Amino acid sequence: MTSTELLYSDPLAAATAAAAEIAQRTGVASHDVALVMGSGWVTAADALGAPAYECDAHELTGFFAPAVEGHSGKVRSYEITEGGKTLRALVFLGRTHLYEGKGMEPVVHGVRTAVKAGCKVIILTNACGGINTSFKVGQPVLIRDHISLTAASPLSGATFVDLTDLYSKRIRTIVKSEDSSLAEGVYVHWRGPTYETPAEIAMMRTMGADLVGMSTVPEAIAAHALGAEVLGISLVTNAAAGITGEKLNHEEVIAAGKAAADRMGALLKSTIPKLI
Ligand code: 8IG
Repeated sequence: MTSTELLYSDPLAAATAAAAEIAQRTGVASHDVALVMGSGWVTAADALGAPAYECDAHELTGFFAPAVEGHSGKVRSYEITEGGKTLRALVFLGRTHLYEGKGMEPVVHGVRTAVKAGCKVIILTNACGGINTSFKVGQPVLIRDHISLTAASPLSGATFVDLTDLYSKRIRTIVKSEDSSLAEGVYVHWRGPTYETPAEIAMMRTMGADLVGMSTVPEAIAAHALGAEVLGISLVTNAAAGITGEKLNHEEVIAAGKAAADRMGALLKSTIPKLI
């Protein structure tokens, strides 16, 4: 069986295999925390220092090569020492999205691998559109809850998983104690690859949404279902459709992400040791 066949036929076995490869390659039996760095967040990872290990994700069982510019498809292992504590962080630079059309398994393979590699906390970052007009471009927002407009779940079968504390209140409290200026919001998952119409954004606002993007939700559910705690951070990189009257473009997203990367990298570095 190829690595891709294993991913689709037995995704947890593929994640377990990838986790064993990470342990073997890094020489670290167990990692503590994982970060998935979305569009524009890749440079924030550099604030964590020099990685102890790095490889192309697709060298590991079940990972595909990346499809989108700004998503480099690397896996890194970092040793983070702060305040007398040392821990190991697994960082995924880039992710697979539902809009790529490969199905759900590749979308959640990274977080499943991270949990199988020992990670108890999964930090999911993304770039998103701002629906709440009090959010400015370049502003990071903690995800408090989500609305799934794809209705696509990484789970099948009679597993009725509670999602009332999906985006861990414990972790959000710690992060806000590091940076009290951080806002929170409700993230809507939109399949894409089209952005929304102005009418769809009006609908989302009426539903109680603050942020809209094409990732994070399946990964949060998959990580939570395996027992990990989840932190979601969205970087608002454009006003959602119909808010400013401007059209949306991917270059705007990349530029806003780079500008906020230093601040976010420093926040992650100081916060991570306090989460474990
Ligand atoms: I960056 O406005 C980014 N990702 N669905 N809508 C959706 N995804 C996004 C947007 C946006 N901006």
